[in-house]
Amino acid sequence: STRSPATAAPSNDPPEQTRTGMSKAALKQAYIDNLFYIQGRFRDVASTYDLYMAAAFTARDRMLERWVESAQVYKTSHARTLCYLSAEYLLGPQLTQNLVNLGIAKVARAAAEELSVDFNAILEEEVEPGLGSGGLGRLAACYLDSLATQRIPAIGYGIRYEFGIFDQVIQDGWQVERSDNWLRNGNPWELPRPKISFAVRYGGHTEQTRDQEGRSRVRWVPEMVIKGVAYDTPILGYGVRNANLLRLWKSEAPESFDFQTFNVGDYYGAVHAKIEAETISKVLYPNDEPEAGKELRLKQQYFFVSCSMQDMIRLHRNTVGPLETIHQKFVVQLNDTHPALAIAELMRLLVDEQAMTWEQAWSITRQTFCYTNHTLLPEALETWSLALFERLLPRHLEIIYAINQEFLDQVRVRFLGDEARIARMSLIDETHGRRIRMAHLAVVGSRAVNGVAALHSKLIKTTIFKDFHELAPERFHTVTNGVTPRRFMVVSNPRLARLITATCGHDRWIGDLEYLRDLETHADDPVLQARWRQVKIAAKRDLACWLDHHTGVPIDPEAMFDIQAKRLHEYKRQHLKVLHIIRLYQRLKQDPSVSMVPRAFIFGGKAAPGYVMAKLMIKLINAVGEVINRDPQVNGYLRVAFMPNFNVKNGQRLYPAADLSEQISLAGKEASGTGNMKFSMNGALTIGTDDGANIEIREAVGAENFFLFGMTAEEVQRKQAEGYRPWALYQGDAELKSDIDLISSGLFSHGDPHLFRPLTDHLIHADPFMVLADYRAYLECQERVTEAYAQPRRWDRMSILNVARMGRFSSDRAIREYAERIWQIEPVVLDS
Ligand code: H53
Repeated sequence: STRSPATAAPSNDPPEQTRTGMSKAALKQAYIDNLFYIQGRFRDVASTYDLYMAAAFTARDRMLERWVESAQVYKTSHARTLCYLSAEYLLGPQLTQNLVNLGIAKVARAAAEELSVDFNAILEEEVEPGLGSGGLGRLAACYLDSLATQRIPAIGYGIRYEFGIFDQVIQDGWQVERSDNWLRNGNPWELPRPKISFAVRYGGHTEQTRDQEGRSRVRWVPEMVIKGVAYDTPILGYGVRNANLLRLWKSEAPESFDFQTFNVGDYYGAVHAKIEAETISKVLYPNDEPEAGKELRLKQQYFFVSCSMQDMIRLHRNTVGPLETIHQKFVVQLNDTHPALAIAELMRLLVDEQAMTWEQAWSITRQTFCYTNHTLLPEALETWSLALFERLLPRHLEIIYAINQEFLDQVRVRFLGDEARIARMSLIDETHGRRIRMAHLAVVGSRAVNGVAALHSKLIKTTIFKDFHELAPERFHTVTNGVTPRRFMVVSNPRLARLITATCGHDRWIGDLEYLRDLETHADDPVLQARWRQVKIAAKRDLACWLDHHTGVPIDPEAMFDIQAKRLHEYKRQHLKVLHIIRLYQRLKQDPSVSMVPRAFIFGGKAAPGYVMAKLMIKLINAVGEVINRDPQVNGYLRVAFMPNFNVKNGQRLYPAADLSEQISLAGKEASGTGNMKFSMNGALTIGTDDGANIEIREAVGAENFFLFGMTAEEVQRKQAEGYRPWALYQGDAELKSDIDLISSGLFSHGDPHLFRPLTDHLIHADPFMVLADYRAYLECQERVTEAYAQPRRWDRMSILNVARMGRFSSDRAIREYAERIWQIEPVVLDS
C-alpha cells in the first residue's frame, strides 16, 4: 500500500460529500483519510487501535451531520424537549450500534474488507463506557436510543466518570475488582465543550439580605466552588435523521480559584483544591443500590444536577426567552432518586438567582419534573443524613424544609389530626436519626410518578407511596420497561436478525418491533425451525469458544445453555440456581444411569465490592463448578461456567446463545428486570417467578411458552406475616437438606466446612429472600423444562413464539408511552 491518504477508489458521491458520503468508495476514502489525518498513520504501520479510531471517526463524521441538522430544527421549531437526568448510562460499545443506526453497517464492513482490515478485530479493540452498574444504567442507554428513534427531542444529562464500573476478574473463584480506565486511549465519540461550563458550589452558609426593591433574599456563601464542563456524545436514532445529545459533566477546578491560591504562594493548596474538584467526577459508585452516608456520592449527585439545571435555563434563555415558560419548553425525567436534588436546585436557581417568587418557582418546578421509581427494597431507598446534607448543601436544606412545611400543611388540612400520617409522609425521617427521604422529595416535586412494571407500580401504590397515592392518585402511572432491539437483536445477534428479516420478508421489525408478529404463522414450519436451531447453535458455539478461552471450561454447544446473568444479589437468588445444580449433581452421582438432558450452567454478573454475601455466592458458583467440571462421572451432563466481567459487550455474547433464561427473583423484589426481555428476544425460554416484567412477558408470549414457578408476591407477603421458618423447610425436605449439607460438608471448599457457612447458615436460619420456600417448586419446574427441551420441535416453536410476541418490550414502545402519557412531547420529524 502507498503512504499517501488518497488510496481508495474515487467515490461516486458528489465531491463535497466525500467526507460524509455513504457509499463504499466514500467510506474507504474517509477511512484512509481519518487514519492519516487523525491518527497520523498509514495502513502498513497502523495498529488495531489506530484502525479502530479511524473507523470510529469515519462513523462520527456522518453522525455529526445529522446531529447539527437536528439541533437546528429543534431550535427553530421551539420543540418541547425532554431532559433525562440519570446518574448512570451503561452505553456499551458504540461503533456497531452507530453504524446500524446510520444504516451503513453492511457497507462499512465491506469497505473495511476491501482495505484488508479485520473488522472483528477492531471491534474487540473497543472499550465500552461502563458508566453504570446494572439495569438502571442500561435502561437509560436503551431510552436514549429510543428517544432519538421516536424523534423525541431529548438531552441525556449525567456524569462523565473517569472510571466506570470496575472490571471483574475471577481469581481462585473469587471476584477481584480492577479499575476501569476506559478513557486511557481517548474517546472518539465525545466532543469536549470547554465553553459550556458552570460553577457548582458546596458548603459554607447562607445569609439573609435584601435586594434593591427591598425584598428579602437569601445569599449562599459557599466554601468551595468547582466547575462542570460539558462533554457531548451524539445519539442517533434508527431509521430517522434525528440525533439527540448525551451531555456528561466532568468536574474541574475553576481557573480563577487556583490562581488565587497560587498568588499567595500556596502552590500545594492550589493543587489540592484542583484534585478535590476533579475527584467529584472521578469514579462511579459501584453499588447497585445506593448507600447512605457517602459524602462524595452526594457531591456527585448535586454536581450533575446543578450543571444540568443551569444548562437547561441557559438553553431556554438562548431560544425561547422568558423563564416563566420553562416548564412548557422542558420536561425533566428523574431516573430514580439519584437526581432528585434537581428539584431543590431548580427552586434555588429560580428564587435566589432569578429573583422569582417562591410561589411561581414552585408552580414551575412542580410542572417540570417527573420521577421514575426503580426499587422497593428498603435498603435501596435513598436517604441522606441531615448533618451531612446541611454541611454540603445548606441552602438546599432550607429549601427542602420550606417545601416540606408547605406540603405537610396541605396534608394536615386533608387528613385532620392524622399526625402519624404526617410523620410517615414528611421529607424528613425523624425515626432513624433525622434523614432526608429523597423518594419523598421526588414525589412531592413531580407531577408524575411511575413504576417500571405493572406489578411494581401496583406495589409502590400500596407500600412505599401508599400515603402519597391516597393524596393524589392521578399522579401515579406505570410504564413497563423496554430494551432496544437495535443493540440487543441487530447488533448482538446478526444471524437471528437476518433470519427474521428473511422469514418476514422485511426488516420493518427493527424500527417497530410489533412486526415480529409476522413470525407467528411460521412457528411450526420445519424449515424455519431447522434454521432457527442452526442460528442458535452457531451463537452457542461462539460463546463456548469464548468461555473456553477465558475460563478454560470446555462446553458442548449441543448442551442446553441455561444462563443467569445479572448483578449478584441475594434477592435475585443465584443461590437457588446453585441448589438446583447441586441436586442434579447428586442425582447423577447416586444413579449414573439416570437420563438427563446435558446442561451447561452459565453465570455472569458483578457483586458490589462491599457486599460480602454476594461475593461469597460468586465463590460458591465457581467452587461448585470446579468440582463438577472435573468429575468425569457427571461432566458429560453438567458443566458450570462463570463468565468474568459481565458488561454490555459480554452480555451481547450471552443473550444470543441462551436456551433457558433464569429470572428467579423472589416475587415482589425485582422491580422489572430487563435481562429477561433481552434473553427472550433472542429466543431463550424463560424460567421465572411471578415478579416484575416476567409477569407481562408471560402474558405476552403465552403461559404455555413460559416456565412459571414459585410464590406470588401476595403469598410472599402472607408467609412473611405469618412468620417464615426456613429451618422447618430445611428439616422437612430431605433433598433440600442434603443439598445444603453438601455445601457445608466442605466438598466444594477443599474440606473446609467454614468457608460457605455464612451463606448456608443464613439460608437455614433467616433466608430473607425465601430460597427454601421456592426450592421445591423450582426443581419441579426445571423438570418441565427438561421435558420440553427433549422435544426439539416443541421447543423451537416455543422459542419462535417468544420472539414473535416480544414486540411490546421494545424501548420504543416505552418511550412512546412516556411521551404521550407523561411528558406530552410530540415527535419532531426531520425531512430529507
Ligand atoms: O432498575 C432496572 C429494573 C431492575 C432494578 C434496577 C435498579 C438498579 O439497577 C439500580 C438501582 C435501583 O433502584 C434499581 O433492580 O428491576 O429493571 C430498570 O428499571
